Amino acid sequence: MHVIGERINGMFLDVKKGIQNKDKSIIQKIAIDQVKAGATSLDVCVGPASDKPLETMVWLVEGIQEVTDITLCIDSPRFEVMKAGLEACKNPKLINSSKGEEEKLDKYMPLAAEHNASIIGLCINEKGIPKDVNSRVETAALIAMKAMEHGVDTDKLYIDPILMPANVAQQQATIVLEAMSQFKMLSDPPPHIVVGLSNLGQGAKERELLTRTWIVMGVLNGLDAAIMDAADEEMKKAFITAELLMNKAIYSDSYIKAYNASHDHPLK
Ligand code: THG
Repeated sequence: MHVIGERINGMFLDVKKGIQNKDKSIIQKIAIDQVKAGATSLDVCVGPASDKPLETMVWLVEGIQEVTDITLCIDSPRFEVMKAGLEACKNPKLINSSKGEEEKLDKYMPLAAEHNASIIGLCINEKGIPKDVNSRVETAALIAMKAMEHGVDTDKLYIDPILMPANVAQQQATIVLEAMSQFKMLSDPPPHIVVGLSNLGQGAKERELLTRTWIVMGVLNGLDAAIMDAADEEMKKAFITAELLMNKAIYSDSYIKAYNASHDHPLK
């Protein structure tokens, strides 16, 4: 599983405080903790924490790069902020994200190609988030087609079917799984599949249980990347076990330890 650490997000109070006080040590500590816990990439999102998102994005990227060379996943809905974030990145980069609209894809795919960046395409079209399996797959197909058209290798493409809170959109959890099982046929090599895992349990009482159960179902349907708290040990054990049972690793009694040992910590 490609674990994209979700914690560097201005939505979290500690990050917001770090941004507002220009205290990079707070951000760097979270980055180090996520990497030590097994993150293979870090989401970087200014969120509502700053009224200067461009400057703040660059400050976050520069601060994080002082402590790790890990892939940074630049998370912004604004093109100028995205561009500035990518330009500040010295290491591998991941664009989070482009909507699955033709006009957006024609802007973001060339940006990915120019920066040799990976890119997340969201299953969101002109009408919003598709509610049924077919329109999610159609949106994913447009994303894959546009990647190929603009010279982005499809092994650098991540498709996000958009996981929604189960307490308000209960049927969507299985619709997402059904759509995902068709994404792998869209290109060769197939696109990766990513979700923001924490969306699923927002506002729900059994949040952790819901998410831990869904990730196992996700692995069965091709999920190979998740935006999540990399320090969530129970979540990690759930997907490591699901991947083992999907025959993606060789069984031994110490398979959890073996998984952790095979994932280096790219810290400076
Ligand atoms: N897809 C893609 N990118 C994404 C998302 C996605 N980026 C943002 C988000 N969704 C993933 N990241 C988070 C980060 C935090 C939370 C949810 C998703 C979260 N935070 C606490 C909450 O709402 O309970 C609030 C934070 C706090 O105050 O502690 O849930 O889907 N491509």
